[in-house]
Amino acid sequence: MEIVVHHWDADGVSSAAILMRERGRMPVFTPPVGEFKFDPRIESGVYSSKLAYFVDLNMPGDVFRLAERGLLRKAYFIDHHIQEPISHDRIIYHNPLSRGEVYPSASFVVSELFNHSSYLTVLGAVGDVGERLFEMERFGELAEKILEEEGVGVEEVLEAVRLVDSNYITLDRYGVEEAALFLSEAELDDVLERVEWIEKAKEVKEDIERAVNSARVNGGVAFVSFYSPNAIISKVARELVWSGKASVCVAVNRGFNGKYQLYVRLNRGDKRCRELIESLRKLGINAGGKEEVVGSVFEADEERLERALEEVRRIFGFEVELAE
Ligand SMILES: [Mn+2]
Repeated sequence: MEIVVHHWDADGVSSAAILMRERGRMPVFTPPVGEFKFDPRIESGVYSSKLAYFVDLNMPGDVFRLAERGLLRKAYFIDHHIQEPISHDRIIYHNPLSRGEVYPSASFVVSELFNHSSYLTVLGAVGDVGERLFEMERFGELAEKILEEEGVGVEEVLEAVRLVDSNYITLDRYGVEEAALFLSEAELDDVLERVEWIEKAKEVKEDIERAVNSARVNGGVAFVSFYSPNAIISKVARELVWSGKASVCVAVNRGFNGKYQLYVRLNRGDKRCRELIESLRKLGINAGGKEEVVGSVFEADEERLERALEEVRRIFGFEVELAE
């Protein structure tokens, strides 16, 4: 038996679906949404398979450890993230970045590997990089050509990303896995017409809008505090910054299923983001991010939130006041 383990976003789902179109249906696994770790369910799936594919899943260390623990017979690791390459005799490592080539998505990597071309190739990439895909050298043209062949428009693909991503945003892990199976057989119209996804995405959209509309902007800094069980905080901050309403956004979600989230987004890279990540980690907060983004999550605790915000004030030098 072969299995696939994939990232929960539109790129991961599309990549798994492409794989199944080429290799046949197989058991599908995604890690618990938002947690980059393998649970016993995935471990036993991997253990009982003769070949496991890991796609769009930036967890090379964890896959290596599965092999070291003797839980893995053979694996393909297919990705496009910046990472330490895996070297192990049971793992075939495939990431174009290791030869210096930047790919917009794992869906493009998987498509190339299996000589596949469909709307799924583009869906994954639009999920990861948005419409910027069409400005990318080589991939922009390639994407346009695929859409033309398939008779599909960009707007439709953007909508499909929203629908597919509504599964992980509502933390619906099994919905994510089912989505990969669904896409392995569905045409784009089937995706766009799927009522459960349309309803889910509508709820998510309203949730995001509520939060965005409650933001207070002061001197270019947007501050927003909301309560939501959904993983929308990055989209809320992105919307506030990318729309030009603010150059910085500090967002707090106090309703994240017993946890708090604190998120900071800037409109450009800034080395203070790294500094904030380090100081949040010193507070025992699970934090990560990129040059322009800091995301964090911790047990619901007002005192810890206040200490975290103190670090934001100290490092960035702007006032953030918590509204009740
Ligand atoms: Mn990806």
